[in-house]
Amino acid sequence: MTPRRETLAKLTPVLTKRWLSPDAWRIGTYEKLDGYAALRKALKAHPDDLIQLIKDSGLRGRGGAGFPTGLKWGFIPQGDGKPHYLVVNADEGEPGTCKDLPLMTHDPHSLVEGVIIASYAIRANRAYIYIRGEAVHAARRLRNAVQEAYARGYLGRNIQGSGFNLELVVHSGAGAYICGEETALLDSLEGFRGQPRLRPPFPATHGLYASPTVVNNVGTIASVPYIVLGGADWWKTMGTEKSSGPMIYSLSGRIANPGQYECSMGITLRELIELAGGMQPGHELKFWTPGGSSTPLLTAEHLDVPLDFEGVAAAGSILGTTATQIFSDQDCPVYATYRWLEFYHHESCGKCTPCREGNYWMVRVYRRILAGQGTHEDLDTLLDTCDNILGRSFCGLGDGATSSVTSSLKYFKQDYLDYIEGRTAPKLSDKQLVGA
Ligand code: L3W
Ligand code: SF4
Repeated sequence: MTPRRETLAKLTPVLTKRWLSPDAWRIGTYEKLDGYAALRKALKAHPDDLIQLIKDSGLRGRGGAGFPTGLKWGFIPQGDGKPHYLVVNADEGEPGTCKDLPLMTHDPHSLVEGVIIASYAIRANRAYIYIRGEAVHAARRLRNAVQEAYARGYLGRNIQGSGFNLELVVHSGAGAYICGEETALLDSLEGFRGQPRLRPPFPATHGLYASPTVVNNVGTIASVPYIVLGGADWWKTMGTEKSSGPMIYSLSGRIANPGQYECSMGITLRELIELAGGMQPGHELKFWTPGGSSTPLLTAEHLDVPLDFEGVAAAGSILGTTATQIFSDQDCPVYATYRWLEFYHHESCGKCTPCREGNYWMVRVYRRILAGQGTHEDLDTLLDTCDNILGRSFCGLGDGATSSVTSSLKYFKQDYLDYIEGRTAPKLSDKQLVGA
């Protein structure tokens, strides 16, 4: 399938523009391609003006919640005498999500430059990038970029003669999904077991070492240099009124060309599939996640939903991390939901009962259904369990685990009944009923 001209126009390579340049991860190449020009410009501005610029741009967090970035920066109390910290959440682990790791691999300096500007704006002299433990190659590239930036005087003391000092540390996690939750991440960074803290107080006032801390996603911080160079009005030429700018959509599953597509926010799945060369031959779209496995499933009815924060919410789901996982008529929503639940069960930190116990029991019910031993009551049990997890869990992991269960039961109840009533052959054997 060849994309139409009007669909191609929705491709807006901004954060991805250097990804195909050879050696863009080296500082020399980065500098030749406008690198660190935004930093030089930012260091001449007043920090408050930078915060205002980010507010004016309408930039919203790229980690899943879409919280306004400028507002978050503005929460950091000034003149409080406490140290301030910037922490970048690079613990990309949401199933289906693959936008931050390629960014750090192909263009790590854009993140480093964004960190320096953001730290200057919030008056932080120490910043951390908390990167997922398994992302060994991305972490290597990032550490190399940090070293290069120190050597060129972009990090350290008196950066570019501005009087501003910043130390930047890249910290690798140990591969726990829960450490992507911002307060668990902070605990992990402090050397404790990563478990969520009660919010409020939010990290903006009580974050790392109980000091004011901004926690932002990789994509959020990497957007900052472009906004500084291009201006808020230019940024707002992309996207929609309330969801401004470009967004990296990661497409996976039954499509011809999976990968990252950076487009204006508000593009539809129909257009994304067109950009990706269409569905794989012989496959027809059945269900998909708009933003990773923590977001309620959508179906072929939702092909024209604008993929921005408001559009997806109006369709009953969440934009999340814009990880569109695409499933076809040859995929089973019951089995897919079971596999996601196994993930949440495994990754649950165990701090609160609804998530720890609820996911454990739901995995068992799914196994029973998939082994052809389910009952009609099992479907009520699943909904009841979700009701007891959603809104009653300590953090978003528990809520997220229920998304695919409730939405698959809403749209694909017949697929469940086909297992229960014997029309679909069991996918699991009796031996797989127990365990875990
Ligand atoms: C100060 C207030 N700060 C909110 C801050 C808060 C946080 C941000 C968003 O979950 C989502 C989740 C997953 N004063 C504040 C305040 N803040 N009120 O704003 O907060 P919140 O609670 O809306 O969301 P969250 O707990 O940060 C993030 C979704 O992401 N998700 C999973 C993402 C996974 C990854 C990954 O693997 N990289 O990002 C998928 O959709 O469901 O809704 O900073 O402190 N009054
Ligand atoms: Fe831990 Fe799950 Fe509770 Fe979050 S919801 S605190 S991951 S047990």
